[in-house]
Amino acid sequence: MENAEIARLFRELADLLEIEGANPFRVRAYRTAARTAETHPDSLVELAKQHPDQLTELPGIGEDLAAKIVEIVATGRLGLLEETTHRLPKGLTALMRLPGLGPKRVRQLHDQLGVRTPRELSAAVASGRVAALHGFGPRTEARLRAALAEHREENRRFPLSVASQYGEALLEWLRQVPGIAEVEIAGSLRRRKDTVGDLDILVTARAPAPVISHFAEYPEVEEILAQGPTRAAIRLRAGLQVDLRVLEKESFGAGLYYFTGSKAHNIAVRGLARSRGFKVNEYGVWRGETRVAGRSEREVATALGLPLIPPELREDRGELQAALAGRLPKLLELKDLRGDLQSHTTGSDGRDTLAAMAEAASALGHEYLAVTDHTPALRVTRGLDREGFRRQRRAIERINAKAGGLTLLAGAEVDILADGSLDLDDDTLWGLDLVVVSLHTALSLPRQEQTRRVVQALRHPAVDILGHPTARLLGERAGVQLDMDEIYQVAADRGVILEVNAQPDRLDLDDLASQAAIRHGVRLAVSTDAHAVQELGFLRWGVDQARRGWATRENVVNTLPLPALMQLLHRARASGGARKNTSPPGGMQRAGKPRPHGRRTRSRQGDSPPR
Ligand code: DGT
Ligand code: CA
Ligand code: CA
Ligand code: ZN
Repeated sequence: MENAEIARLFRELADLLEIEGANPFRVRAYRTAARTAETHPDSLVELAKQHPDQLTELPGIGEDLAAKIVEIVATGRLGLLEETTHRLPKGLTALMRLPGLGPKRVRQLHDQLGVRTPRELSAAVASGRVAALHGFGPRTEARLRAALAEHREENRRFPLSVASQYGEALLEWLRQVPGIAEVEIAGSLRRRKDTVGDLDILVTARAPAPVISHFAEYPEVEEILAQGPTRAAIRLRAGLQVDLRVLEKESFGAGLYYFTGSKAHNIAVRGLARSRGFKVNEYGVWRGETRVAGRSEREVATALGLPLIPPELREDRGELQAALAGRLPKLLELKDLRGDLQSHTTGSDGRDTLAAMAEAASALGHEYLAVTDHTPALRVTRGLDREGFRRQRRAIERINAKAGGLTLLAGAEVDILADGSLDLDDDTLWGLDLVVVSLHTALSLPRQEQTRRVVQALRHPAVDILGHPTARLLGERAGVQLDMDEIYQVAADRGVILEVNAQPDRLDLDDLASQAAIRHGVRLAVSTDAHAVQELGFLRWGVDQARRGWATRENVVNTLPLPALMQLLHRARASGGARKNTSPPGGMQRAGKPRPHGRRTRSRQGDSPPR
């Protein structure tokens, strides 16, 4: 049982209880528990089995929830969820995911029209019964029609982090088969794509039959979709589909290459092979009837005169040309990162204290951690105001004075207000080591207006980083409407860094946007946006997407040692101030040499004469 599966059960329960109109605090408690389970770095099953008493030390987990985790681990089920699905059909939770449908409306659709699933909703929309419901009307109906077309359950995709958990657990399961040798996940998951449609597992074994039957007996199988002598397909209870293929040893590399894809990359490789007199398929590289390669991916690539292209790049976005020219980028690696440039504490909506975050970042070997709590405009969370940031800076300095390796940077994640101004006074902004600005509200502005708003924020010379630039949430909402080319241009001009937010449900910028930003000369920061100590481990998800965006170490600022990073931020701010800017005259510029890190006091507005 994976942490993601535990999370799924809690989330489903929360959705159903919310539809039933249960106490909102109770609903929220299950959602928090889901998030805790999902982001916990180690197996909750192990914890629940070995140290059940320690479960209550997890964020948001009290006695009751700890008991429920133990129950899930022991029985694979959650009794309360089953009782609830007795009263309310499970399909309702899928309805909750449709934009425009909250718990009240889902309840209404269920009670008044008997709608229980997206399919039934489609039928009800088509017959005009939905538009006739009180409070629905033609506009809602049109939105639902579009959403239903787009969000058909069968083409639902899973965030990479979730698919990975299910995949890893399945690999463990398959490794138990005697005589099994290679076990790999291919497909989009191996390419580290941000979302995954289905899992493609490849194995080699002494005999295929025991592998196939063991696979079909996986405890989380909901349905066996296909079962043959060397392949099978299942659907897990979570809805994720898994294809399994047992390959011959001689063709494992060719099969791995083929089923890793992408399809577009494969087509390009086949074209190249043909031009060199070879044929390539999932069984090998062939010259006539003779297999000249197939055992390993490297053997396949070498036969074709290619270096081994990292799976993340196999999208037919120029990787073949780069490989042939000997110009494949040396991609960013997790170990290149020296610190993290966005995190939250109990100062705003984080779950852990400044000291706990510092300790955890230090344990990860970070050289620095920027603490970037929210500002007041974001009313759903508590934010820090001017005085709050001042107090936090003092606390940071106390910790920095003690700490060994790690330096905390005093930062903020400042809300970009609807008119493009920032939710913090200039004085306070200049007093910070690092200013991240982000969109959290007014996300549906039209493209032109949204672009103008963000550009104005980026032109504020105290701004260092644009956080989660499009504000998308995987599976929940698309990004805002923005003219990204203009954003890249302005960011490059002003030396503003664009964030690759590593929260598994954000991954924002995504791969294509990262690649485009780099092409425009923009620097990236891979940041976790951690809201708890466990989330500091999210960096790897950001690294995956940056790699898919062709990022090298040089493109990413948090690969720099702290002094070099501070120098870079300082230069960017100084040159930002020297350009034409939208802020009031008389302030903003800073000249002079960079100060030593961690103790920087920025000149206040008006302190330094304008150049
Ligand atoms: P997904 O599952 O939608 O996230 O994306 P993939 O890339 O995992 O796609 P999937 O599962 O349909 O197929 C796995 C790989 O198998 C795919 O990346 C490339 C290969 N493949 C599948 N169908 C074809 C095909 O018709 N032609 C070629 N050349 N390759 C294919
Ligand atoms: Ca797949
Ligand atoms: Ca597949
Ligand atoms: Zn944010």
